[in-house]
Amino acid sequence: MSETIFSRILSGDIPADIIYEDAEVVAFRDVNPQAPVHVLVIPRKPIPTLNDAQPEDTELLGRLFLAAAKVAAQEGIAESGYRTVVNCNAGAGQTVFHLHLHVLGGRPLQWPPG
Ligand code: D5M
Repeated sequence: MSETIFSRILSGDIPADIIYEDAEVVAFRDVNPQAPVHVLVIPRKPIPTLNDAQPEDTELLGRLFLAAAKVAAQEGIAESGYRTVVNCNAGAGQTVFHLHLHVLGGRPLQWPPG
Protein backbone atom coordinates (compact mmCIF):
# COMPACT_ATOMS: atom_id res chain seq x y z
CA MET A 1 0.00 0.00 0.00
CA SER A 2 1.63 3.28 -1.05
CA GLU A 3 1.50 6.27 1.27
CA THR A 4 -1.06 8.99 0.58
CA ILE A 5 -1.65 12.42 2.05
CA PHE A 6 -4.48 10.87 4.09
CA SER A 7 -2.30 8.08 5.51
CA ARG A 8 0.09 10.85 6.57
CA ILE A 9 -2.78 12.66 8.29
CA LEU A 10 -3.74 9.41 10.05
CA SER A 11 -0.19 8.86 11.26
CA GLY A 12 0.05 12.47 12.47
CA ASP A 13 2.82 13.35 10.00
CA ILE A 14 0.84 16.27 8.64
CA PRO A 15 -1.82 18.32 10.41
CA ALA A 16 -5.53 18.30 9.69
CA ASP A 17 -8.57 19.93 11.25
CA ILE A 18 -10.02 16.72 12.68
CA ILE A 19 -13.63 17.12 13.84
CA TYR A 20 -14.55 13.50 14.57
CA GLU A 21 -12.69 10.26 15.14
CA ASP A 22 -13.29 6.82 16.52
CA ALA A 23 -11.53 3.48 16.36
CA GLU A 24 -12.17 2.98 12.63
CA VAL A 25 -13.04 6.34 11.09
CA VAL A 26 -11.61 9.88 11.03
CA ALA A 27 -13.27 13.07 9.72
CA PHE A 28 -11.47 16.32 8.95
CA ARG A 29 -12.15 19.53 7.03
CA ASP A 30 -11.29 19.54 3.33
CA VAL A 31 -8.36 21.86 2.64
CA ASN A 32 -10.09 23.09 -0.55
CA PRO A 33 -13.73 23.44 0.54
CA GLN A 34 -16.41 23.42 -2.14
CA ALA A 35 -19.17 24.42 0.30
CA PRO A 36 -19.35 26.18 3.70
CA VAL A 37 -19.21 22.71 5.25
CA HIS A 38 -16.89 20.31 3.43
CA VAL A 39 -15.63 17.42 5.51
CA LEU A 40 -13.87 14.22 4.45
CA VAL A 41 -14.70 11.00 6.28
CA ILE A 42 -12.08 8.30 5.84
CA PRO A 43 -11.46 4.81 7.18
CA ARG A 44 -8.26 4.25 9.11
CA LYS A 45 -7.87 1.19 6.91
CA PRO A 46 -6.15 2.20 3.64
CA ILE A 47 -8.59 1.18 0.90
CA PRO A 48 -7.47 3.00 -2.29
CA THR A 49 -10.81 3.25 -4.10
CA LEU A 50 -14.36 2.03 -3.66
CA ASN A 51 -13.50 -0.67 -6.23
CA ASP A 52 -11.04 -2.11 -3.72
CA ALA A 53 -13.60 -2.53 -0.92
CA GLN A 54 -14.15 -6.17 -0.03
CA PRO A 55 -17.06 -8.03 1.55
CA GLU A 56 -15.22 -7.88 4.88
CA ASP A 57 -15.37 -4.06 4.61
CA THR A 58 -19.17 -4.04 4.66
CA GLU A 59 -19.43 -2.87 8.26
CA LEU A 60 -16.66 -0.33 7.78
CA LEU A 61 -18.49 1.20 4.79
CA GLY A 62 -21.58 1.52 6.97
CA ARG A 63 -19.52 3.19 9.65
CA LEU A 64 -18.34 5.81 7.14
CA PHE A 65 -21.95 6.76 6.40
CA LEU A 66 -22.94 6.80 10.07
CA ALA A 67 -19.95 9.04 10.80
CA ALA A 68 -21.00 11.31 7.92
CA ALA A 69 -24.47 11.69 9.46
CA LYS A 70 -22.89 12.40 12.85
CA VAL A 71 -20.64 15.05 11.31
CA ALA A 72 -23.62 16.62 9.52
CA ALA A 73 -25.51 16.87 12.81
CA GLN A 74 -22.43 18.25 14.55
CA GLU A 75 -22.01 20.88 11.81
CA GLY A 76 -25.71 21.88 11.92
CA ILE A 77 -26.56 20.83 8.35
CA ALA A 78 -28.50 17.63 9.04
CA GLU A 79 -31.90 19.28 8.59
CA SER A 80 -31.09 21.82 5.87
CA GLY A 81 -29.55 19.07 3.78
CA TYR A 82 -26.18 17.83 2.72
CA ARG A 83 -24.59 15.57 0.14
CA THR A 84 -22.19 12.67 0.48
CA VAL A 85 -19.93 11.92 -2.48
CA VAL A 86 -17.39 9.22 -3.25
CA ASN A 87 -15.26 9.93 -6.32
CA CYS A 88 -13.99 6.62 -7.67
CA ASN A 89 -10.91 6.83 -9.88
CA ALA A 90 -9.44 9.73 -11.84
CA GLY A 91 -12.27 9.97 -14.36
CA ALA A 92 -14.62 10.87 -11.52
CA GLY A 93 -12.15 13.34 -10.02
CA GLN A 94 -10.50 11.17 -7.38
CA THR A 95 -7.11 12.66 -6.55
CA VAL A 96 -6.29 10.97 -3.24
CA PHE A 97 -6.23 7.18 -3.42
CA HIS A 98 -7.41 6.48 0.11
CA LEU A 99 -11.18 5.96 0.15
CA HIS A 100 -13.03 9.03 1.43
CA LEU A 101 -16.58 10.26 1.72
CA HIS A 102 -17.09 13.97 1.03
CA VAL A 103 -19.76 15.61 3.20
CA LEU A 104 -20.91 18.88 1.63
CA GLY A 105 -23.50 21.33 2.89
CA GLY A 106 -24.27 24.77 4.21
CA ARG A 107 -25.49 26.09 0.85
CA PRO A 108 -28.05 25.00 -1.77
CA LEU A 109 -26.58 22.16 -3.84
CA GLN A 110 -27.35 21.72 -7.52
CA TRP A 111 -28.32 18.47 -9.20
CA PRO A 112 -26.89 16.87 -11.26
CA PRO A 113 -23.34 17.53 -10.09
CA GLY A 114 -20.76 18.29 -12.80
O1 D5M B 1 -10.88 14.48 -2.99
C1 D5M B 1 -9.69 14.71 -2.35
C2 D5M B 1 -9.92 15.89 -1.46
O2 D5M B 1 -8.87 15.94 -0.52
C3 D5M B 1 -9.90 17.23 -2.19
O3 D5M B 1 -11.18 17.86 -2.03
C4 D5M B 1 -8.85 18.05 -1.48
C5 D5M B 1 -8.64 17.29 -0.20
N1 D5M B 1 -7.33 17.36 0.40
C6 D5M B 1 -6.14 17.14 -0.20
N2 D5M B 1 -5.14 17.27 0.68
C7 D5M B 1 -5.71 17.57 1.87
C8 D5M B 1 -5.22 17.81 3.19
N3 D5M B 1 -3.91 17.79 3.46
N4 D5M B 1 -6.11 18.10 4.16
C9 D5M B 1 -7.43 18.12 3.90
N5 D5M B 1 -7.97 17.89 2.70
C10 D5M B 1 -7.11 17.62 1.69
P1 D5M B 1 -11.01 13.58 -4.30
O4 D5M B 1 -12.37 12.98 -4.21
O5 D5M B 1 -9.89 12.58 -4.28
O6 D5M B 1 -10.89 14.56 -5.45
